[in-house]
Amino acid sequence: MSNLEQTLSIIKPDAVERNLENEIKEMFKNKGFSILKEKKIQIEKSEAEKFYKVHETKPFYSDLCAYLSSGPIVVMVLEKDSAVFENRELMGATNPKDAKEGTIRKKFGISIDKNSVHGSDSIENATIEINFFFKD
Ligand code: IDP
Ligand code: MG
Repeated sequence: MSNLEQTLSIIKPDAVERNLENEIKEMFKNKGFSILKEKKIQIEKSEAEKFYKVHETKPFYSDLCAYLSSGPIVVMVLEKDSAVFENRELMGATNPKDAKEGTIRKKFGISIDKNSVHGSDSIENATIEINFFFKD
């Protein structure tokens, strides 16, 4: 039975800056994800604040939004069976120190804030996040 889902992935500024875009995309493709849509953009801090609104009470919110808007990012719509969960698995733990071998954050993450990728954490948020970046 197929359970095709879409999820939003972002290659964050630390990874784009180190030219890791293609290597990270290869990791997605090797796991069977299709990249349905993608664009390289730089967002304003005010847009990052909207995107990360769920974190607005966290002590790291302002730094997080400044960081996401600090340089180019690559936003992608990924598709695969169980894409939301499978992307979280491939990304690895939020803190690269805790991420398992074979995950993107283990391989490329620098620190808990510069952890190279974002991925939607639920099907509901995937829909919201895809619409945030790709309203047609
Ligand atoms: P996630 O990206 O694994 O879903 P979230 O808890 O949703 O993790 O946090 C969003 C982003 O906020 C993380 O990817 C990371 O960049 C940043 N972040 C999370 N926790 C901390 C922290 O304790 N200090 C600094 N930045 C953090
Ligand atoms: Mg999250």
